[in-house]
Amino acid sequence: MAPGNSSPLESFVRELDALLEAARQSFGSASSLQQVEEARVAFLGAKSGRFKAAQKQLGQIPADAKPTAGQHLNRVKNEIQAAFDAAKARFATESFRGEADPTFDRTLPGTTSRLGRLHPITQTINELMDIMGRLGFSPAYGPEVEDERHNFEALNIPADHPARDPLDNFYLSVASKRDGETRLLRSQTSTVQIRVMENRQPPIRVISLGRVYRPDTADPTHYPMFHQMEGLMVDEHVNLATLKTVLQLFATNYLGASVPVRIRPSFFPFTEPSVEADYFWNGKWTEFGGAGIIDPNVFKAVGYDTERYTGFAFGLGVERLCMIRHGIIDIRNLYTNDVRFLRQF
Ligand code: FA5
Repeated sequence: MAPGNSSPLESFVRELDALLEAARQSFGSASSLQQVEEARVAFLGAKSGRFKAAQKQLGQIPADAKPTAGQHLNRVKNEIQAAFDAAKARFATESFRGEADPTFDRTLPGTTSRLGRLHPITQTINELMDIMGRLGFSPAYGPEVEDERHNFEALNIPADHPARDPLDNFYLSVASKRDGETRLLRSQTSTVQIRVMENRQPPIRVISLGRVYRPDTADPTHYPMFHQMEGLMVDEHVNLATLKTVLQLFATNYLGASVPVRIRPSFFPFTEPSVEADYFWNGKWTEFGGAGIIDPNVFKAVGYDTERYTGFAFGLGVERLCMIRHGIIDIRNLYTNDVRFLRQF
């Protein structure tokens, strides 16, 4: 410690201040990262650094002055550390460019990190929701494991109807055993129509997009799990013309203004009349999906006034819409998770 008449504390503080000054000078005048590192070892080195040496003097300070000495010691340590950080930052760009590193080769190609993206079906679902949202349809959801009331009965599909055949549906034996009630993976999003109408009064304008399951053999246009978009509108004076207008507006938004839409007679137990909707694309009529005016029996099942309200519903295949938009010729490509295929969208 410094000689003279000063107290041990004063000498300790003076010596620390001198150390700080010397450290600032060394870090400030360092002209390369290597010199910064040398200064770090000289001042902050854990074994023989000058700060460490000064710290050892703390033991010789009288007990009553130790707190003040300790505080000063910490302050000086922080300041030396700050001088080191600032010096390092001055050379950060240099080290980033690699100029201080003789092994750095700026001509080597870099590593490209690929960005992930949404699956084409998710992209399609988002777009369909967006289009239907602009037409005033808000999203509705329902479970994928359904009971027979929502998948069949309330949709006017009685117990002896062939659509309930075990060969045409995925019945869940485990679920049935739990509480005696038969359950299945929903075979259509029309189940959500019932769930919405059970809980709300007209006017209703909803859209439901989700997975459905059928034991269909996979081929270029069929898959055992696929997605449907269900539309439901219930109000006074809703009719086939309203349905066709909505389908036309949808097709115009999704495929383009010059896409004609036609409806032709069909049959679904829950609509009367029922139609199949087609659009004209690439020189031929292609099926959108099924649709129709809600059968009064469905309204009765959910307690709606059949004299006052009418409604329409439609169910479109999302994969088919996605395929037509992107020119995909085999639905199976959407589910094999081959990134070389998925990366195109
Ligand atoms: C229905 O599922 C009715 N629920 C549609 C409906 C809703 C009618 C409301 C009336 C009122 P369909 O079984 O035709 O209808 O299926 C609708 C669409 O789902 C088909 O047009 C087709 O685009 C698509 N689709 C059907 N089966 C498959 C499958 N295995 N793989 C991929 N898409 C399929």
